[in-house]
Amino acid sequence: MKTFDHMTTIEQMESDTAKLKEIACKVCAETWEDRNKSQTPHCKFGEDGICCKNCSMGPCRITAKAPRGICGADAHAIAGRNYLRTIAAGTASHSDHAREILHVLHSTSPDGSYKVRDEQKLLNLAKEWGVPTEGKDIYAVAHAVAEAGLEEFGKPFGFQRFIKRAPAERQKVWKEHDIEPRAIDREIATSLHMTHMGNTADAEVLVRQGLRTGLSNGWGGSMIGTEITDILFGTPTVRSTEGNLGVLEKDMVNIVVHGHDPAFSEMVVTAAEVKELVDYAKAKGSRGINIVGLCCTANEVAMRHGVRMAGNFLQQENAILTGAVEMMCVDVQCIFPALPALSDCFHTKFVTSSPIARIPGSIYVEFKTDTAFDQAKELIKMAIDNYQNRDASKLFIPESKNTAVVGYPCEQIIKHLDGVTNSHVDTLGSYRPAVDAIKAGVLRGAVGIVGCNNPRVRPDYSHFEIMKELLRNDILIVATGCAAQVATKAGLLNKDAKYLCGAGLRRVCELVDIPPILHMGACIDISRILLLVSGIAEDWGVATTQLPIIGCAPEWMSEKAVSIANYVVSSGIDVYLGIEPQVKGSSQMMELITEGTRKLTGAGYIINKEPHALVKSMIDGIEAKRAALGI
Ligand code: SF4
Ligand code: MSK
Repeated sequence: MKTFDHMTTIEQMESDTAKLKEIACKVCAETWEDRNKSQTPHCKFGEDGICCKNCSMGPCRITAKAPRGICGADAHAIAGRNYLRTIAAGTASHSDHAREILHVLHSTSPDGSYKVRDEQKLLNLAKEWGVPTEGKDIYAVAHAVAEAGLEEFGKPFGFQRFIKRAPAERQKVWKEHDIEPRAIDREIATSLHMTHMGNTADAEVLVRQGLRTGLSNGWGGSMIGTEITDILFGTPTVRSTEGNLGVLEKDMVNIVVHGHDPAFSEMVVTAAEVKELVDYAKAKGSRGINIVGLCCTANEVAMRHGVRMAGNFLQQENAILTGAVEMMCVDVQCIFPALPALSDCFHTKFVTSSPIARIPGSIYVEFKTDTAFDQAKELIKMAIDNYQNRDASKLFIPESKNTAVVGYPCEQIIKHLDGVTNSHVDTLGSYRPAVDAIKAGVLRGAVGIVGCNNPRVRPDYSHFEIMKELLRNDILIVATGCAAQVATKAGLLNKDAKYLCGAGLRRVCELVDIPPILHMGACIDISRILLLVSGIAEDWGVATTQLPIIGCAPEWMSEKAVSIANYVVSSGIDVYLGIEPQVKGSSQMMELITEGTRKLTGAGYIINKEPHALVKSMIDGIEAKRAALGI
């Protein structure tokens, strides 16, 4: 049988990093590995979540000798409050990103920088939200929908509009347990208020508010963000691209876009196609302009333009260490404040663009919707002018790169499933073929693998080991965020990766013509996974809790990830974590997040730092769900 012979191993990736680290030493640059060493061992109180500084009587730390803070808060209250604050911050980040995108939609005009690309999606959303469209110009509809979306953040009454998209069973659960998400800003503010000194000290109540706040992200902010981004820049479609540091080009002007909000990167990508700029880059001695992405911005532009991906979170410094980056343009979230100093060791120009992410030492160009395109063109010109400043003695671009097929939002998944069922018209436009494959056991189940990488574990290793084992066991994977980029770097987003799969999954991949890992987008697009799982549950006629479908974040690190985990658990999907949430100092909190939430939502966390043990528990979990369904 044919084999899959172009997988990049973790060892190869680590060898590239080691060579780049030599360059770092040569230029006296510090990297996260150095800082990680000097931060280890980490503060035990912080790690266990039992340090409180919510008032200036403290900070208070919980020990056997001092089991309560000055106000009397115990370990459970303190860990619970810290946990809820983390969820609030994560929810705020995703949702504020969505708010920015709504403002971009509000700025659209036929001759402006930003236009409406997916008119049908806009009209569908207007209908869903009751926004009148008759006799209205598409841009008037866009502005009205943007206003309706912005109201989701601060409306005084009612719940998030998108919860109506969830299965009726879920909506009932949320209502019964009083965790239906209200206005997004309200859930965030309530969480901060509850955790202020002298308020809630009951861990169970704090966890419950965490679920509701998470829901205001998943079925609120994130879903709004995804939907509006599709309207503005087009709903992603399947396309080929490449990933890993080898996408940087030795003889081109390399510009890296990094962060999360595609409003900025879309303009950079579009401006890089302007003929005068391409000609200018050639006149300056290069072969042209090469835009590549990092982190979730990479996912956004890869899915819509095929822009190649330089790597994930812990690779951001590596990109600069190649000495081949003329400019790194960042927007928001997951950007190391270390980057300007590192850029100073090379010729790289480091540009920040958002008032949300100001970093000392950067060139700050605040992006405005009305001048965005011109600003992008100016930045590209600045990058081109910088090409001549490259220092050949510091140049090292690792060769590693892999091809990838990306761009599987729900619409594309359904389209592919339709392609194999055209003789059964009643299944068209549904997930029924996938349901049938799972029922028949050809597919054992599915896993959403999401999240970052993290120095607390060997970077990318857990992702990689878990992905390979799931594929071997006929379990389909959908991936977003930096997890999707591990798969890209490894080559697992190739259709050929079917040769790593069990016979059942391989057959499905062949029949549906898909890779065994479907790239569904950025972190904010985990909202797409919510809709996918809800759609499958409805087509199957069972609750989401019954499905052999689970979530996994093997190497998560951000507050957003904790918010995500909460909306996934609230949506009835078990979440397998490879990094412990920082609540270990409270036995009650540990019980609440692993078992307690099951009484409310039917799902919880399963935590194991060891990837092989974690993936075994995932497969066992999927098989247990199958057994309970009698399949
Ligand atoms: Fe200490 Fe209580 Fe103040 Fe926290 S809120 S710092 S536990 S006194
Ligand atoms: S970029 S949140 S490191 S996935 Fe979305 Fe990656 Fe995690 Fe940021």
